[in-house]
Amino acid sequence: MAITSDTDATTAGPGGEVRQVDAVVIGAGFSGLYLNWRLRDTMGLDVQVIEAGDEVGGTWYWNRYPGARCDSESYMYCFAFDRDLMQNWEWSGKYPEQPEILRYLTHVADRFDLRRNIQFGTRVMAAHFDETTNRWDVTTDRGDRLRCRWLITGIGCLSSGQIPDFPGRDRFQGEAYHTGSWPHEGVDFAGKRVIVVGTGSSGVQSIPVIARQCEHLTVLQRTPQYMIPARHATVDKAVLDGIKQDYDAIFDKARHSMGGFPYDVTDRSALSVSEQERQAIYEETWAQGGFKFIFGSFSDLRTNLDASETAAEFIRSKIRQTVHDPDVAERLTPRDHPFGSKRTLIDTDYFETYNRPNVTLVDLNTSPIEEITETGIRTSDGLIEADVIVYATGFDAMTGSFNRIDIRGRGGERLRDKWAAGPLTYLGLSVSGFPNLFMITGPGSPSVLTNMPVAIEQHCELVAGIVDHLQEQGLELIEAEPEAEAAWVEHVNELAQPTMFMHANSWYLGANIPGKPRVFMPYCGGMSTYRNHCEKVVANNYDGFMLS
Ligand code: N01
Repeated sequence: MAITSDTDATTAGPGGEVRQVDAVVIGAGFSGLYLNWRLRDTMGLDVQVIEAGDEVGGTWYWNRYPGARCDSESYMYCFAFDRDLMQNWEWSGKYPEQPEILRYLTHVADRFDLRRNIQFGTRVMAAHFDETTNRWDVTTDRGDRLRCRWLITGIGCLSSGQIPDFPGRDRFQGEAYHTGSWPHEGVDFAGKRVIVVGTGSSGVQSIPVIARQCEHLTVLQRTPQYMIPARHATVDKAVLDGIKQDYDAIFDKARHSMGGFPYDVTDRSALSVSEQERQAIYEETWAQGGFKFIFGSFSDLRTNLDASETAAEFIRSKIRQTVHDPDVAERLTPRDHPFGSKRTLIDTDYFETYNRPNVTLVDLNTSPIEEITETGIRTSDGLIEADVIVYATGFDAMTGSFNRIDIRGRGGERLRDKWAAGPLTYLGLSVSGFPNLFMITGPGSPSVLTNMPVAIEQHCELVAGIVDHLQEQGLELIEAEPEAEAAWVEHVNELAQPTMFMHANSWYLGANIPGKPRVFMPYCGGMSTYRNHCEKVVANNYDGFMLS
């Protein structure tokens, strides 16, 4: 059932007319694609999706660096809203690689004819709520003007790339790339001297691949990281077919899990078993690879420092066993933050790469970057010459992409002003003073701490339910109550306090961006608890929201 549609009133055009639609969705990644289908095809809304890229894919359109791959197992890194789609798609590997995820998302767009109302190559520049019409006025960098009742962001949590402001950064005469906006034609590293700055997920995935292709690679590391081997492999079709027979139950388990994965979790403390038993459990889950090392071993690795230290020490011993040069191994060994305090990294051949003769590790703590020159990067130990610099330096996470858009709510209040001391949301979905605006996997929701498609589907379905409810009741607006928002922000903050997350400088806390308020942004209570909470909110007549 469509809400009262304004679509007949005007049409889009370069002459400055305002095009009226029911909903504007920003972004055509997982969130935007699913919302488009849900709102347009199952509810009959007039939807306009605006996408900056030239194709669908979001994160997976932009992040094309060598080795880019998802850390979630492929059979779970997909939509679950359509059974035929789930049954028909065949993943080739245990973890899906970027080209394959992009193929999957373009397949979804084809299958559901989703492109016809997506405007590509266009950025939303501003969205202002007009209190006289109760509509959002949206403008783009191409001069489009749209008026909509529902404004929904599917702009991702990690889409605003960040290159630190190193002195002389623009002087470099060679090639320079950020992993999050990689050239579509790829980069030819053959015969080249390459510097990679950064050893987070993007650096750790790209470093082994670049090392195999280039003449010499220098890695500039600020913080050594804990890593778990991925154990990437091709997937046996029989295994996938078995999973598909049980897909409903598997997804149901994921939806009601902590992290959006269908893994069996344990309630065993790392401190409740003998040293020998603990090592055996670590070895077993290490051999399985990926996040099973966390979910399948012990329950308190992220909440108890002593428990976390047992996992840290296990991983340190693995680094020592893997890296031949003891001095390099020591520099790669994390000691300044607990295991589980930063995003856990899943690697393939990362530590092995430092045994290659063409790879050098530089510790920026003892050799800090002084400047970037025409020919390379100068640290306190001298100039490292390079033909290519790869910035694997991360993102202005969770809030950066919102701040790039001039979003204004009631009374012209700017979202970026409201969030100056940290993001304020109700359920990570809604903001008081910004009616009918929904943020898919916004700050304050489980988002980046889960398997993203599971979190995205839950949010999209929640939004669709809210829209449907308002239509049925003949209501116009929904908006978070300021008190509910304040209580939610406090709850999100309280949940994070006893966890390891508070013990490291991470992008979860905004610590990677100079001047960004240090606030833990995602909800760490788990997917299942969050989902139950949202269901209660709906059952209690949208508790915490004002409907009018
Ligand atoms: O970014 P990051 P990313 N001088 O912020 C270093 C998701 N993701 O793009 O740790 C020197 O993690 C910084 O050092 P430090 C995933 O959620 C997923 O790698 O801050 N170094 C760090 O080493 C991930 O967490 C997948 O001390 C500087 C690196 O740059 C998130 O995206 C794949 C510096 C940045 O690491 C972001 O990952 C890729 C400076 N001034 C990404 N500033 C998969 O699913 C920063 N650094 C596999």
